[in-house]
Amino acid sequence: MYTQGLDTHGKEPLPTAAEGEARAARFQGRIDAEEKIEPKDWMPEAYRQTLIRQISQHAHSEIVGMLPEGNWITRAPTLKRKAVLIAKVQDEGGHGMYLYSAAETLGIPRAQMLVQLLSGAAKYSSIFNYPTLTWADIGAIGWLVDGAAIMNQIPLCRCSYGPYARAMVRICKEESFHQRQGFEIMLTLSQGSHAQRAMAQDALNRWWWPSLMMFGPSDADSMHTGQSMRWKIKRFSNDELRQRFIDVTVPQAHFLGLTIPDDELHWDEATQHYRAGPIDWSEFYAVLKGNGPCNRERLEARRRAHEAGRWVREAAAAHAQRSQRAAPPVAGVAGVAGAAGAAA
Ligand code: BYC
Repeated sequence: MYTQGLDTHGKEPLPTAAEGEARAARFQGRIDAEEKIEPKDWMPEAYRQTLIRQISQHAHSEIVGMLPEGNWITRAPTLKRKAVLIAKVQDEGGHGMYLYSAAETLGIPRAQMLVQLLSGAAKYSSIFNYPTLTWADIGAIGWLVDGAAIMNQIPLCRCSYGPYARAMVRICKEESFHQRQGFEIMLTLSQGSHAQRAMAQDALNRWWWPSLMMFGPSDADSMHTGQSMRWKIKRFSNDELRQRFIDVTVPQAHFLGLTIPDDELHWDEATQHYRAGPIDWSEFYAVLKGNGPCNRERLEARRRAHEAGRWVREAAAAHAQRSQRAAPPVAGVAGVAGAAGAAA
C-alpha cells in the first residue's frame, strides 16, 4: 500500500541550481517545523539513503535478533516461560516486517535488502553476535537489550519520516513488554537459589558492555549523528541515549542485588548522573567487521532459513501467476485478480 506513487522517483526533470537550493531549503523548513515527510514528498537523495540504511539495518536487527532467543524456546524452564518467549520472538519477526515495509516506501525492494543481509554487505545490531549460554541470558536480553532498544527507539516515534515514526509506535509498546518480562526473569533468578543468583550475575557480566555498545560509537566517532539530527531522524546522540540507559539501569541492578561489572562506575553528585568506565571500542569494531563470537553462525542460520523458504516463495509466485491467468477480467479494474492472488 505504501509504494504507490513512487514510480516517478528519479524520472523528474532536473532542477536548475537555484531551484534545487530552494527545494532543499523548503524541505529543511518542513523538518524544522516538525512536519512529517511522507513517501510521495520530495526529499534529498541523501535523506532517502540515510533512512534506507538505518531502517533496513534496524529490520535486519529484528530478524537476526530472533536467533539468540529462539535458541532457548525448546529449553524454557516452564510452559508459561516458553509461551511468553515464543510470543516475544514472534513479535520481533513482526517488527522486522513493519520495518522492511517502511523501508520499501523509500523505493528499495525487500528482496534487495535481503540480498544485502545474506551477502554480509548490510549491518545489523552488534548485540546479536553474542551467544545465549544460559536461561539467565534470556532475562538479560529482555532487561538490558530491549531496555537499550526502547531508550534508542522511543525518540524514533518522533522521527521526521512518517512511515518509520508510525511503525515505531507499535514496536515500542511491544518492546516495553519485552523489557518487563526480561526484568521479571532476572528478579525471579536473583531471589532464587545461590546457583540461580550466580547465573543472573554471570549473564549481567556478559551482556552489560555489549548493551552499552548497542547505542553506537561515541559521539566523537559517530559519522552520521550530526546530519541525522539536523534531519530529525535521530533526536538524541549516541552518548546521550547511552547515558540515559545507564542512569535508569544501574538502580534496577541495585534492586536486583546484582553488581554492574564496571569498577569505575560511580554516582556523580555534581551532574546527577552515573559515570561508567571506558568502553572497549576495539571489541565493538571487531564485531562490526564480522569477528564477534557468533557473526558467522548468525548469517549462516539466516542463509539456511532463506534457502529453506525458497519453495514457499516459488509456490506463492506460481499461484499468483495461475490466479491471474484464470481470473475473468473485471471491467475497469485491471490487475485486481493478480494482486489478490499475490496476497493469498
Ligand atoms: N551495531 O554514525 P553512527 C533491537 C554502525 S533491534 C552495528 O553512530 P547512526 C532488538 C552504523 O550503522 C536494535 N552497527 O550511525 C531486536 C554506521 O555504519 P554504516 C537495532 C552499528 O546510524 C530484537 C557506523 O556504525 N536498533 O533492539 O547515526 C530483540 C557509525 O555509527 C551499531 C536500531 O537499529 C551497532 N550497535 O547510529 C531485541 C535502531 N552502532 O551504516 C531487541 C535504529 C552503529 O555507515 N538505528 N553502527 O555502515 C539507530 O538508531 C542508529 O542507526 C544507531 C547508529 C544508533 C544504531
